[in-house]
Amino acid sequence: MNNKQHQTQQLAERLDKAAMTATATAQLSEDFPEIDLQQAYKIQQASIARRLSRKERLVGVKMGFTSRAKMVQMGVDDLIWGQLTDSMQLVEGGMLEMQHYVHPRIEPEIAFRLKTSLKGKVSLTEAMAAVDSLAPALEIIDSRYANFKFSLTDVVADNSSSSAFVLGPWCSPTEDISNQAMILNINGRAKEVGSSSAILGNPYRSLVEAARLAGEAGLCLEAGWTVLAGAATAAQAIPANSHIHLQTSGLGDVHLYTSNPKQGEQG
Ligand code: OOG
Ligand code: MG
Repeated sequence: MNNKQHQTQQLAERLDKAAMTATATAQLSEDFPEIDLQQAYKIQQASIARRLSRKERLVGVKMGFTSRAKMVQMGVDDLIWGQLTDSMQLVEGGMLEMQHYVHPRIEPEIAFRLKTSLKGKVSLTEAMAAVDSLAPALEIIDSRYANFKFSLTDVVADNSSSSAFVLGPWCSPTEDISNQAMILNINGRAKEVGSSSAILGNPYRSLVEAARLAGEAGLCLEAGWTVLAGAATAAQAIPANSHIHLQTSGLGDVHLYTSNPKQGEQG
């Protein structure tokens, strides 16, 4: 193992431990400004390898910064992707245990389930043909960096802030997702109101980009996998003891409840 590979492993361990202990860490770019995008994805890969060695299973990928609202909120304007494992999936209508997270935020998304694999450069028509079903979804992002602040390489190394996700009911891929209303309610109040069209103008474009970006890393989007298209609106901080409810105009709803606050922090 050369020095760079050793550093990649060490930083993956640092981010993995931060996630497991729900403790924020400093941005990697502050300590190691030389890390480039390619190494950042290698750190992500190494942190996922640690999860797989604990018997977690890869079940899909997530896209990030596919809407202007998200790019503006975080000050990053490149598409990024991260990986989803089975242990990140929460039961619909279930409970988010706040003590497992540093400073979680919630995002309204759309999920695709694939019936055939997709790799590399695919057309919009090919991407659409690979979709078995669609679902409304909530993504819980929880940057492992202090104050939820990061550079592009930092967030990529940190598995694009991916932390957990909840899927609503699967529905037919014939449902029109070009302009679904997406209303993110917290405790009965609409906190974000948007449209699925905010996701690259059409969420299927996010699937095309997911295949391309994963392909660049030598990965294939597999049949049976879930792909999260990215948030349609800005993310909202998740309060403790709350009810989160995503309403869509035609795809159904997703609910999630949150537990008591993390000890030592205010709700
Ligand atoms: C990065 C992840 C962005 C999305 O849906 O755009 C993302 C972050 O904002 O922490 O998941
Ligand atoms: Mg997201």
